[in-house]
Amino acid sequence: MSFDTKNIRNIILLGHPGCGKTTLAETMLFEGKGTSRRGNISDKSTTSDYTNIEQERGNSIFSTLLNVKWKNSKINIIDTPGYDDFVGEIISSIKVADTSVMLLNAKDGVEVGTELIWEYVDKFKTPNIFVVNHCDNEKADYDSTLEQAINRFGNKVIPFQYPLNQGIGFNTIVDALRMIVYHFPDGGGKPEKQPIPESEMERAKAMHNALVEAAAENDEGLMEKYFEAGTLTEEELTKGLKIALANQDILPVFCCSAERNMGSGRIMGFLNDIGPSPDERAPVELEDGSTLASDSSDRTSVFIFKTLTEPQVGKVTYFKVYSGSLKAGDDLVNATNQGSERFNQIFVANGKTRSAVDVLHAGDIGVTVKLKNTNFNETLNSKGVDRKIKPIEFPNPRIRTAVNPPSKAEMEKLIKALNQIQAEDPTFKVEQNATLKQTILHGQGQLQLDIIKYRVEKVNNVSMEFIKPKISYRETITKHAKDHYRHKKQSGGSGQFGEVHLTIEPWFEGMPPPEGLKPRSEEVEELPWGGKLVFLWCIIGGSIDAKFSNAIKKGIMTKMEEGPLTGSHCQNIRVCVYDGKMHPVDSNDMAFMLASTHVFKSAFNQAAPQLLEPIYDLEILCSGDVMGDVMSDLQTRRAIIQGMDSDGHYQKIKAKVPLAELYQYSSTLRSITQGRAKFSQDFAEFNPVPHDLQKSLISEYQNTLQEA
Ligand SMILES: Nc1nc2c(ncn2[C@@H]2O[C@H](COP(=O)(O)OP(=O)(O)OP(=O)(O)O)[C@@H](O)[C@H]2O)c(=O)[nH]1
Ligand SMILES: [Mg+2]
Repeated sequence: MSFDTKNIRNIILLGHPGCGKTTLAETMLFEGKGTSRRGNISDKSTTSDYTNIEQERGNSIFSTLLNVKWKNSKINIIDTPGYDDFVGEIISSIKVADTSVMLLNAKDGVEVGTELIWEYVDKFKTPNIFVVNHCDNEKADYDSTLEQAINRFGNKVIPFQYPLNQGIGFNTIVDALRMIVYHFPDGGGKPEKQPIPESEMERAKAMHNALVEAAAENDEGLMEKYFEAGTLTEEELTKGLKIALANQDILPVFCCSAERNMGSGRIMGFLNDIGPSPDERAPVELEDGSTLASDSSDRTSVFIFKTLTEPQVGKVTYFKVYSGSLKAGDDLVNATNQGSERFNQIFVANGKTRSAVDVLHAGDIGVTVKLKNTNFNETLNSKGVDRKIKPIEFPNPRIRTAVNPPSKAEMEKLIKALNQIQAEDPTFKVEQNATLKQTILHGQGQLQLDIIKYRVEKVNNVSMEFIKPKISYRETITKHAKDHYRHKKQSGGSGQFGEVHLTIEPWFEGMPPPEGLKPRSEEVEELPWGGKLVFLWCIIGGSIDAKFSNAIKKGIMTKMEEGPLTGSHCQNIRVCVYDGKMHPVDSNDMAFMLASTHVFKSAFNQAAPQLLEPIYDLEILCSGDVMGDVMSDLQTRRAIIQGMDSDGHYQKIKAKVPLAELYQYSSTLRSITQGRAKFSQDFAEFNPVPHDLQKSLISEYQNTLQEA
């Protein structure tokens, strides 16, 4: 069955872990007869959390596409994970959704997860409704949750409903839009409609007036009508609310108990009546700066927002039809690689169950299998159309860990598996670090990496052990030093001879020329790992022929690449070669290279060498009550606090922290704050390593040299 653009609603369920997204999705499916049995989390039987790992953990890890028919609409539902380890899954799905449904837990109100995910709702300007779930919890506090939402998200937050009897006995909702009470039978489902009791009339009326006013505000005609008549007809109200919701000028609040199946039908009804269809959203931006409206009479363009691999099937590709219609059997051209792809079969999905359809119209979301050469973030068009939908930007990785290399054969299997995961998960990166000689994994959080480990071990049958990643230190000097060295070798036939005298000093921008020396040439090497080597040729009187200067510089670079202290890269050093000796027969490039490597090393060691370590800018968002714990933990990590900011309910801490102290920070932070904090990190600079640490790192390196 196919649906016209006007009858499609694409919604995304969002919210802090455990707020009830998957349960609400299940309830919506059940109410819309998309499933005959309502599954739940404790039985591991929901349609959305269908993978073993999700069922084992009781959390969503992947975003899942579902669909349900409600009245004349087809509602595509994307259920997302709450943990921000899986932010990639969330972001790619927000891109294709037309309304977000942000769940709040009536017991906990606005949580850190709500805050973080809101950033993306805001960025994509997605129309949003709030749903206060868990109204049946004994500690449910709808009013406080609403107040927190208003404090955080402003006066656009307008309640459309409230629970009449929140807590364990919850079964009644007052609906201020329809001015009616929904009373649910035991076990939930279809409610009985009842008049609002007199005792609630005043509150309900005030709410109703507020939402009517908000609906009228965006349209002059409606505003006039409202002032004249003091109210709006249902049709006018619908029109006003549609405009306000689509423009993010109103953030309606609903309430429910997903677990008891009380309230989900009304939410779907609202989405059907008021939620924007894809063509009521702003046109999508294209890479060339133009835009594309959702119009099924146009030529076809589809955008890939997610891919995954299923053992029996191979590649599974999720897409949204942004314009035109896509029919099974259509050939489209990939705008990135110009390859042609046949969509042999197209499906709609309910979790792992896929049903083949003949056609999907503009705005609809579907699935296909066996595309040959198409990845996420790519656009495919009808032949002759050249459109590239602006790709989704993903956040940089926040944590890193190294992999203990297994046997060579196993390692090949492991890398293949990791590369495949990387191809599906834009927030995960595998790096073969040649300098550190380690395979390093970069991700969003420990939980994400643990899940990757689980997948690799269970699906690919390779064991993977995480170890602490090495740190990419740098070496430099802090003083001036002077030394010389003669390399001389006489063995039978031709010998080797080269003698080099040089000074070394810390290089900095704008430093004066060397005292007492006359540079004949200056070479500035921009080092691939950052920083510089400035090489001055100050030979007078021809004690070393200029033709050897390259070999001498090369000898120095060898040591710069593998520094004298710990084998790390050296940086920001100025070298002046000012004297030396040649032999008319025995001098050659090799002899001068060896001499310069040697003299550079010994001069370096006399120049008060300093190890530098990478420092990261850390930004933590946490709730006020765990701030003390976060701060005292930071104190154990050599952190330098840069600032603290309070954003009403939340605290933002900025600090500079050495990377060496951030290993497994995401798990520690989660455990000391019970999940009520999030962080991001970005490389800031290299700073000197404290004296004691430098000493132990040097002796560690010297030991490995002796062992080798
Ligand atoms: N009492 C009650 N429990 C609920 C309600 N909604 C969800 N739950 C329970 O809360 C737990 C978490 O629900 P989920 O649906 O998995 O929450 P989620 O938002 O999908 O969580 P993540 O996928 O981890 O982000 C489960 O044990 C549910 O049974 C509700 O309205 N009332
Ligand atoms: Mg879930």
